Amino acid sequence: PIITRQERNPLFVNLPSQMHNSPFVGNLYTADPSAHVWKINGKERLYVYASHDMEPSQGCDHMDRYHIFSTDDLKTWTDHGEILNSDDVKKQTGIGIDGFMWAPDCAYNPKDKTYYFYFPHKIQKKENGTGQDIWRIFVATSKDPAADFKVKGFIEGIPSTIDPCVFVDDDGQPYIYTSGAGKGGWGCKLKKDDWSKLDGEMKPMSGFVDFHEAPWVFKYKGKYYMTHSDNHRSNLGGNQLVYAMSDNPLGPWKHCGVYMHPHGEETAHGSIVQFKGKWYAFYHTANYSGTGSLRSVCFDAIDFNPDGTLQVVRNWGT
Ligand code: FUB
Repeated sequence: PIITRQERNPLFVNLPSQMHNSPFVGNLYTADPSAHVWKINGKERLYVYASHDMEPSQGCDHMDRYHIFSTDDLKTWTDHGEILNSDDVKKQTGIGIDGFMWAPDCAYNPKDKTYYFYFPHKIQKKENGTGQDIWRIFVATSKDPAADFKVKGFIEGIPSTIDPCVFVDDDGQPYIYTSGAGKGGWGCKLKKDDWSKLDGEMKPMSGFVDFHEAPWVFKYKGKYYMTHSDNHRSNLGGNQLVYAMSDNPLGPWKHCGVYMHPHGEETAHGSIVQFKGKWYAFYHTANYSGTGSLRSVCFDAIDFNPDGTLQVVRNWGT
């Protein structure tokens, strides 16, 4: 059944089922979940950085703000509220246009004890005042994982791409990845002493098969995993979530196949994270609203095979 917004609890939301294709955020529509586990006062807490589908549904161009959710047991979730919108970006940087706040990510730098929130946002192309608006990857920082983010500006040198993902390797080296329809997956180191600057040139990476968007990188048993969406279309709906593996954080990558089949909405976007010893796949579906551009974030357990490949998420839809 579709639950109307009025029927939902506005802040601390506990829907009856937390798993298996059931959205855990009932008070608003959320998409593009980037899940991270931070240690807060010595205890692991899982945070989800999500974009926000606006009601009434007007498509992705109107997405104009971000919310953050957190939990320490995957059952009780806190909505930390809106942390940033496109007006804030304009006020704080003097650039940026309305809407176009798409899939974000966040990383924690233990050296300066700062959370770096990365988000794709459009700016007006200035040349002759005639060009199309272009995407930039902006950075906002805070000492709090879920509040007080201030926008620093955008990262110079990243081409007009979307869906930033930042992965921090065991040696403390951060890497940034972006993508964009038809543009494949791009990657580069970030400067170790300034996580808002590239260390080198952002380049397309090799080895992917049918890369649409939504890069996400994590490490398991010494191997690097890049998950992303493909361009698949079938009667089950839109894109699939697929993955590739590598011995190096910037590839070359080896395509390994699907880990989540399409589930009806127009886009697929996910993240994979380990929390309290178990692995979880976060994703979004439109099943809760029944409308493709009103998506809801969900999660399921995900497992590895003995050879390190990912098992297809089986619980989906059951
Ligand atoms: O939510 C807006 C865009 O749709 C994201 O940036 C893409 O990954 C797709 O989910």
